Amino acid sequence: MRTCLTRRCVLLAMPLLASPLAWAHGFRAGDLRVDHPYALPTRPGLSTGAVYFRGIRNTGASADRLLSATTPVAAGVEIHQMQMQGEVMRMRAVPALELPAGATVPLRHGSPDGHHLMLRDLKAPLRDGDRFPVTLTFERAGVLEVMVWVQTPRGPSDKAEREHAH
Ligand SMILES: [Cu+2]
Repeated sequence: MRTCLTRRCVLLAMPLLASPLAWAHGFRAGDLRVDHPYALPTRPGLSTGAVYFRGIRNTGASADRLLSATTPVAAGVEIHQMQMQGEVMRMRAVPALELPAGATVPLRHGSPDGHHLMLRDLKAPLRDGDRFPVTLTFERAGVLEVMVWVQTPRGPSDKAEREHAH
């Protein structure tokens, strides 16, 4: 059961035109709202990429968890968490992403302690304007396929992202 809220989200996003992610799309499963899945273009020869979200909102009264993800464009998907270790930003794979009841978990690029989905062994570079599906499996809300938009961000996070090496 999945619903694309594209038109509604675009309308809601209109006052946010200054935002680097002004054109948004979203999906829902049960109590979860998955807001604007996106990925950054990858350089040729790079075998990994990352999927981000404007956020995942749990509108329900029970906590949920993102357990896993798959996509046809990569051999594997891992849930990664960024962590500052001294001056260096590192990432590690985590078994699940916690989605507390009534909370929105931001998953934007460039966040020093944020999460992302890491795409392992990309079959082709991700190009600006591409769209590709990712299937998310949640503990409570079940399985949800979302469409990821590949886009070049225009914002202060660019530098952090360029330094985000897997
Ligand atoms: Cu990563």
